[in-house]
Order: sequence, then C-alpha cells, then structure tokens
Amino acid sequence: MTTSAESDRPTVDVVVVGAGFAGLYLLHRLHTAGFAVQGFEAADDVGGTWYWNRYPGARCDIPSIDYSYSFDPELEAAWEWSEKYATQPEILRYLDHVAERFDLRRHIRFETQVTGATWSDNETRWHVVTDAGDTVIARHVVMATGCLSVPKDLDITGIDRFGGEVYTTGRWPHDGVDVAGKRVAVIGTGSSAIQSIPLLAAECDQLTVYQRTANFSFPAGNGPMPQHILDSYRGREQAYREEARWSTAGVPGHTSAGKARLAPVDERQARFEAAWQRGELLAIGSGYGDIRTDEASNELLAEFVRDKIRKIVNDPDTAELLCPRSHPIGTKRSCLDSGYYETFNLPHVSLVDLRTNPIDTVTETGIRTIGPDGAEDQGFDVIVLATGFDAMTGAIVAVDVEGRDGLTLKEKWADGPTTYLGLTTTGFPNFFTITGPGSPSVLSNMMVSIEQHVDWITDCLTHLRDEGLTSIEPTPAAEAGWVQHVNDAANMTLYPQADSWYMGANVEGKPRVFLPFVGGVGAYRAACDDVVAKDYLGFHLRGEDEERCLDGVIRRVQPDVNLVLMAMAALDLPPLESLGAEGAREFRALASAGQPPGPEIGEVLDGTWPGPEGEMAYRLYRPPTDGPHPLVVYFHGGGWVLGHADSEDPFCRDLCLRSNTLIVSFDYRHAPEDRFPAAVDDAVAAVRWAAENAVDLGADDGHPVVAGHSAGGNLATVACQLLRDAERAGSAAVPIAGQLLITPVTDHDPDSPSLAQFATGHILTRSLMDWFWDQYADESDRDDPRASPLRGDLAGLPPAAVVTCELDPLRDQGAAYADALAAAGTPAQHLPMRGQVHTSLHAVDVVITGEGPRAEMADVLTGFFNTSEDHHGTA
Ligand code: NA7
Repeated sequence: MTTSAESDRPTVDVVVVGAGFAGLYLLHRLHTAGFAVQGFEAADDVGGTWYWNRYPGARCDIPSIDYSYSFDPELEAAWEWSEKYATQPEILRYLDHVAERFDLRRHIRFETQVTGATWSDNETRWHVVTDAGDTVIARHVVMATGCLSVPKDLDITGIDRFGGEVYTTGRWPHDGVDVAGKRVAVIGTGSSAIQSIPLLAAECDQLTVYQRTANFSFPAGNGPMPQHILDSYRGREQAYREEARWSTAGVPGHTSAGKARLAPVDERQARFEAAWQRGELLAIGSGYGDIRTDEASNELLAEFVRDKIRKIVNDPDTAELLCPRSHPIGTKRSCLDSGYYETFNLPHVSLVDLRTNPIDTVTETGIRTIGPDGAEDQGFDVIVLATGFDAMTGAIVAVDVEGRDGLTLKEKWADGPTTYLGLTTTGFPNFFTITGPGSPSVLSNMMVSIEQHVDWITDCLTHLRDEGLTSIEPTPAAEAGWVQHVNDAANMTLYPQADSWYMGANVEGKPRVFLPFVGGVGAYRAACDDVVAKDYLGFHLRGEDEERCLDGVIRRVQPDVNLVLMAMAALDLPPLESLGAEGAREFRALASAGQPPGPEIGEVLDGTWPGPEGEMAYRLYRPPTDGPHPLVVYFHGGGWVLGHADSEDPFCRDLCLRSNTLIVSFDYRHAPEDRFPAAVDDAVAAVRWAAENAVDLGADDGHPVVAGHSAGGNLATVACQLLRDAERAGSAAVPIAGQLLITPVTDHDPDSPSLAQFATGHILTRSLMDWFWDQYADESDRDDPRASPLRGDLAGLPPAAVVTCELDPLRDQGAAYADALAAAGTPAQHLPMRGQVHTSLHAVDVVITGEGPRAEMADVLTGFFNTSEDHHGTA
C-alpha cells in the first residue's frame, strides 16, 4: 500500500471486501499478478459464511471434492477431505490451511467492516471507508461479500421480549450452545434448520419446529467419499475440474435429457429412487431435463418425495404437514439431510404448521400461536431462528456504495439488481461483484463460480493495466441486454412460481426479481469469455487520453436456443451441404427420428392425393375436439431438397392442438431430382385439391389457410400468388383465408444485415442456402416470382402473417416481404421472434422459449379464420 499524493491516505489498486472463499482466492490472484491489494473482513478471521454458520450439523451440500478450490493442483493434492460432505469445522480448517499456505492474512484487515465506498470521477478511484473510521483510496473495489452472509432482519413479533436464549443459525456462538435438558423451538425449515434439527433433537428435552413452508429434502447419505466420485476424479483431476467448469451447475457428470412425464413408469420410478439413494443435490432431477421446466414432470418427482416422507414419518398428520405443496420441487433450494424426517418420529419432537397456526407473538416465556381453536402458548428455554438471509444483494447494498453522479447502488437497485454478467453494473466504474446477481451463483457449485469470477476479474484488471487503461464500466445497452437474458432464462423455468430467496421473496419489501442466472455455468462462462474475445464488448474502457467502447449485447439468443447451438457446435458435424442430397436427407431423417414426438392430438392420418405428376403423400392432423375444423394446408421446410411430414410432425401436432385446426401437411417434389418449378406446381395443386376436398377431410369449408416453413413458406406464398393469378385469368377461385409464412424464403439474392450477421453458427448457414438454391433453380429462373415471391405482384393476396426469427439469415427478407405486402395493400402482419434462430420455433419440447411464439402463431391462425367467417357472414 502507498499513500496518495493528494490526500495522504493509503492507496491501493484493489480493495477486496470479504475473506471467505471468494475473497481469499481473489487476494491470492491479485497479489500474484502484482496488484497492491487491501482486504477487509468483519470477522476476526477468514472463512466468510463458514466462519459465521457454526450451527450444529452445518456442512456443505455439494460433495467436498467439488466444493474446494481447483486453481492449484498442489493444494488439491495436499488436502484430503474426511467425508463426502465436510462439516463446517473441517471447511474452516481448509480455509485456514489455504490462508496459511498462500500467506493471505497479511493482506486482510480483520474486525473491520467496509461501510461505504464513493467513486471519484476526477481521481478515477474509489474512496472506501470502514467502521474503524479510516479511508482507503482504491482504483477498484471488489465485493467478495458472499451470497448468504447477511441474516435477514428479525421479523417475528415480540422476539425481543423473550426471557430465554435466542440464537440465529447464521450467527451461532463460537463456543456452541448447550441445549441439554432444555425446551427448544426452531423457527424455519430451510437448509439450516433441516441440518440442525436432528442434532438439536438428539440433545434437548423437547423440540418444537415452527414450519411456514414445508421443504423438499433428500437423504445426504453422508459418509466416506463415494466411489463413483473418486473414480471419476482420481488420476484425472484437471480433466474433472475442466468438466465442472463447462457443466450446467459446476459439478461433472450430471447430464440431463428427456422428459420425466413421457418416460415409462418403471424407468421413471427407478431413476427417482436412484436419485433419492444417491444423496446429491444435482442428482435430484434424476437425469431428466424437464424437472425445473415442466409442471407435470415436476409434480411426478414431488409426489415421489412426498411418498417417501409419508413412509418415513409415522404420524400421518405430521407426514402430511411435512409434504411440500406450495411450490414445484427444486424451485426453492432443495435440501440434503441426515435424519430430518425421521426426527419427527421421536416422542419429544413436534411440528407446528404456521400456515394454520401463525405466530401471534413471542412472549417472555415462549411462543404464542393463533389456531382455529384460539391462542396457544408453548414455553421454551431456547429459540433458534433458522429464518434465512437477505440473499445475494443484502451484503452488497449493506455497504453505502455511491457511484458516478452521486447515484447509490441502493437507489439503482431499488426495483431489483441490474448487472452486466453479474460482475459489474452501469454507473459504478471499477466496481465488481463476485457471484453477484445475474450470474449462476447460488444455483451452481459456488466454488466453480467463484474461481471463474476471480479469474475473469484478475484478467480484466491485468488487461486494463497492460493497456494503460484506468476504468471499466458496462454500457446501459449491454446491461439491459444481459438483464433480458437473465430474465428469459428464469422465465423458461418454474423458479419464478416459488416465494423463494432466489426471488427475493423472503425479505419483506425486497423487489420480486429472480436473482441468479439459471442458464448454467458453462453457457455463462462462454458468454464471459466471448465478451473478452470481442474486445470487452459492452464495456466503456477509459484511460488518461483515450476511450474505447464496442457497445452491444452479448447474448441476444434465447438461453435454451443458445444451449442447442452450443451442443450442435460441440458435435462438430460436417456441413449438411457436404453430404450430398441423399446424405443430407438421411441426416435429416435421423434427426427427425430423435426429436420429441410432440403432443397427443385427436388423430394423425397418412393419406395420398393426386399430384400433378402422380400420387403424393399427405399427413393429416386432427384436433381432439369435435369437428368439422378450419383447414390449414402446410408445407414443410428443407430448402426444397429435404424434409418430409415426419420432420415437422411435432410442430404440426403442436399447432393443431393450439389452434384447434385441421392441418394437412403435403409432400411435394424435391430438388435436385425435380427442380423448379416442380415443387411450385405441386404446392398449387395441393392447395386446390385440399380446398375441393375439404369436407371429405373433415374440414368446415373450402377456405384454407396456407402455411409453411422456410422453403415451405416460399411455396405457400407462391401458391397464393399463382392461385390469385389463375382467378384473375378466369379460373375457379380458391378462397384462401390467410397465409402463415414462418421464416420464409422470399428472395434469392438476400444480401442483408441478417445474412451477414448470422451467416454461420445459427444452424441455417449462407453456404447451405447457396447449396439449396443451386439444387433447386437455375440462375436464370431465380428472379421469377415463383422462386423469389418478393419480386412478384403482391396486391390482392390473402391476408398474411410473416414470422421472422431474430438470429436467422432469412430474417430481413421475411421482414421485407411483410413490408412489401402491406405496401401493395395486402393485409400483412410481421411477427418478429426475439432470440430465435431459423429452426428453433419448430423444436417442440426442446426449445421452451418457442412456446410463446407458437401460441402467437396459433392465435394468428384463429384470427384468419374468424376474419374470414366475418367476411362470409357479410358477403
Ligand atoms: P432459508 O432457506 O431462507 O430458510 C429460512 C426458513 O425460515 C424458511 O423455512 C422460511 O420460511 C422460514 N422463515 C423465514 N422467516 C420466517 C418467519 N418470519 N416466520 C416463520 N418462518 C420464517 O435459509 P437457510 O438458512 O435455511 O438456508 C439458506 C441457504 O444456506 C441454503 O439454501 C443453503 O444454500 C445454505 P418460508 O420458506 O420463507 O416460508
């Protein structure tokens, strides 16, 4: 530490607030990188949350091999955990060992709380003040303050009057608490309560648990480190750690796929049972990918756990009370326990349900509840408050942080925290949070997330120093984009349904915002890395005489679409166009066979129709409701080369069910065997045949909507143009109620920003599009409106809805088509779908964020038919 010339006050490069897992590693990395650092810690020693949480039974609930540092192989080799889930004292010994090994205590001022930090734009520095009354000047401030470190304010009436002993689990006395022979009340049934209750019960005379919300808990199966973990770790430690870094939750080996509700009952039961026996938080989903996103699947697992509770707890009434019903399983922090439910079979342990018997007040001698039969008093010697924390933001805003222009962090976050990557926040230059809101944080193995953040920040500060830059601050656009991504991720899941501390719902007056990023540590790490690779995209970087800023949003893509893209990239498949037409078709057929089947509907029927050059196939989708139904003529996508009713079968089922329409998906001839205009001829003939045979197919009248995807969208709208032309030329009219064009091809010469931006990496590539065109049509034919309908006469066509996807090379030509239709007087709506790629709306039961757009498309269909009925009525 030096002193600043201006103020004579100590000046450092970085102030680090907190000396838990995050603070210690940060001090180590920054010091090693040559930065002058000053750590502050309110406690008298290292440990953070593990310093304070000394309640009986406190342990980690991620296996200790995973819940430990990975940055130094020698440290890993030097430390052996004694059991699967280490106790708090063992974890604290580990942190002591780390502090000693890397000589970290010298950087930390203990028993000193940081109370405020004020940014000075002139000095490009923070003025950090402590409760000891001194000020340190720092270029950067990093909040390594932990996510569950500030116990929430006591909100229990009368607790101050109580004459006995009151303890908070998060501030447990260092000398322990002797409950032998005493009457003990525990308020709360979160993880802290669930861990401590069996041990308190073993010691005390009488234990009463006051439960507001029953929680899901699995047996921890604690003991020696399980063989399967040792097997996958030993001898390949670094590979194991790398897997963790790119996993979903920061622990290797927990892949999940498939839908629990669609699995055979026996298989599902066996997998749930295996998950129950395994005793690992991340195994709870039992390998199914939809436990946190699908209510029906979630309920199956929830009921499995309730059954377990009923089997363990002897008294049926108590068992029922312990069965959680207020939230989907996993949407509040699930727990691991050692004998929690069994404890309620002990004669001196009882449960009070606060939902039916709320606490009226704590009295001098105990707790008074009000039940259906009036007030009831119970006397106690000890009250244990296991009531939780002001999670994720509490410790950050507890410090009076004042950023640029006098804005305080408390003010800025009054409606919920907004951050860029959970690391930084606009208006607060050179201010970082470790595992802050907007990062995977508490939804992950904290160790993996902590190390990643520390590494990112250290690398960032090193970059600034190397480049002669003095400040970094996210732009409003980058932050807003990230907040959107975080919200998109949360909204895909069932998490927002629960009144959890993830939502800030446990603290009165705290805004209800989903705090962590649920998209997974691997996807998150990739986003952070991409920001750096793109020259710190979304950050203002400033130096004495320069300013750099590449503004932008790092993830416009929907989180689930992003996961699909990442998985596809990892497969490293050859480009489709390199396989030739037959190979590409085979590949497409294989992919179709592997897709989830889509919903059950009334009937799926394969039939044939007389195409212009011979018999052709169609597949009909009938809703489960009484007919007749409105008719939709549908053409699949596939660049006029690939595809079949099978390839879009789940989508057609989904649309049929949502819109209550009869969908007939028509095959058409494919290129290169049958080049342009064979597919067009087939499409026109199909619409005509469908309209003429509507009643036989079970449809209400002959006024179909014509719909299609991609090349199928091209054929759908070309058919509309040609049928209009035929009618103008005197042929019998085919009254078409509307056209639904989903990411259609509308022009062969698509130079546009979307093509340039999404030419690769978003499934449909520029090179694949070029290949499709080459298979389909001669250069000389491509200007023909039957190939490029954007070049046609767009007046007098059926009303249209054009769906475009934001990250689709075809986006701009779809939008241009909607505009051109409207300009020509054809009613046209443009439905832009945010964060989607060319094919993602069709990924039924894979891309959850496609559900909203598919519901919109169903509404559009219904709208077409309603409008067309109005027309009939007034005709
Ligand atoms: P949690 O998980 O927030 O649990 C707190 C518990 O206390 C929970 O059951 C709350 O019920 C209950 N609570 C909170 N306030 C009250 C009042 N006023 N009256 C009655 N009951 C109340 O905290 P933990 O310390 O157990 O665990 C925190 C994390 O630490 C844990 O997830 C691990 O990651 C480690 P509610 O559910 O709000 O109805």
